[in-house]
Order: sequence, then structure tokens, then C-alpha cells
Amino acid sequence: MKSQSPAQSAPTNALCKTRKISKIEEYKMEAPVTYIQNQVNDAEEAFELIWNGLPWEQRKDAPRRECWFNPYEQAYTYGSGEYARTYEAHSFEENHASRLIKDIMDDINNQHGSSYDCCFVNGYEHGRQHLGWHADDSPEMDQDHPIATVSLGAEREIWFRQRIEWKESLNRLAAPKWGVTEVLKLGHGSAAIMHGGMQRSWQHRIPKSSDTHCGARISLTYRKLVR
Ligand SMILES: O=C(O)CCC(=O)C(=O)O
Repeated sequence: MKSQSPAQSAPTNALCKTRKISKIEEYKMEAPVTYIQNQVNDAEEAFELIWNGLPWEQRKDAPRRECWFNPYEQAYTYGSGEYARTYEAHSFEENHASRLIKDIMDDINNQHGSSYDCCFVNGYEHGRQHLGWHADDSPEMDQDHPIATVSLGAEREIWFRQRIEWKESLNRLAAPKWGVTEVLKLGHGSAAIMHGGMQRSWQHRIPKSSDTHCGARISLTYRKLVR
């Protein structure tokens, strides 16, 4: 599945290393993701400012810290049912760190012709902190707009997998079937842009790292709200 391109001048293609963890090998897929190695100019300084400057929330059921920014004071609910968690909005104007998050967003919008207007920030203290399989498909978000995840700090992997719809329609009670998992390494200062429409059939996750010395990482995940 290839959906809308995130930009007219996408710098590089996704560098996906494919690993087969599905037995359905005839359904190999390529995640519609564009990887930009050097999106943030002074990534070291940005990491320090944001790691130390955000009003992070650490929920007891979340193995990472989080913070939510948008200019409309709009809360964001992540997950559903018993897993639903609501985050109150912080303003991009709150302090130096949040203004830098907005500056990075403005740069991406100017360079790639996108319309990101909000940012969910994750902070992973070490390699055992992680984020499980999910799609960023909450109704508050514009599903046709790309989502960009900017990485600062330690390199981590992001995994992608696509739902194989035809299997599900044969037997609606069957567990979902997934295609091969694709793995992308997210470097310091990079941006990975998940193309518009992707969240409807793909999931992603940040698995635990096998590197016992893995340091802290921040992800700035820019999205566009439905308004
Ligand atoms: O840490 C990342 O790069 C991914 C974050 C993510 O998937 C999310 O916030 O929904």
C-alpha cells in the first residue's frame, strides 16, 4: 500500500530492514515511511533542552514519560476502553523547550509542505522503556495527513506491520493477521514520516532495546488535528 506522499521533495526513501516474523511470506510489504537522517540542526542541544525543560507526565502504567502540545488547548485521548488515557494540553508558548518543539515543527512544515499543528512527546529513559503495537488512529487526528516522529538521543528501532484485511474478512472472529514486520533504525536528529492514510492499516511500536547501555531518547511525534 502506498498512500499520499508526505512531501513534494522527500529527501530519502525508507531504510527498512525486513525481518520475517510472519509465516505468510507471499504478502511482503513495504511500510510507506520516509526517513530523513538529519532533520534537526543542533540535535544535541535540542535533546538537553527538551529532556530537562518539559512538564513531563509519568503515568504508572506507561513505561516512558509523555507530554502533549497544541495551540488550541485541546486534550488528547490515547487508546480506548480501559486503556484510554487523556492528556491535558500544554501550550507551545510555555517555555524555551516547548518553543523549540514548535520551531522544529515549523521547519518540517516549511521544508516538506505539511500542516502539522500538534505534538505528542515521548521520553524513554533507557532501553527497557518502550511503546507497544498501536496505530495513531484516534478520531481527533486527521488520518489523511502524515505523522512525523523526530528522534533525539539514543538510537532506537521502530517496527511496522500491516494488517492483512482479506484474511479478516474471511473470518471476522479470527485474530488479525499481520504481514512481515519491517524495522527502521531511528537516529539522533532524524525524522521518520509515516505517510497519510497509513494508520488505517499499519501499526508501529518501539520495542525494548537489546543494548544494555542504551541511553535516553525523545520522540517528537507531530500530527494534524481535525478542526
Ligand atoms: O517513539 C516514537 O518514535 C514513536 C511514538 C509513537 O508511536 C506515538 O507517540 O504514538
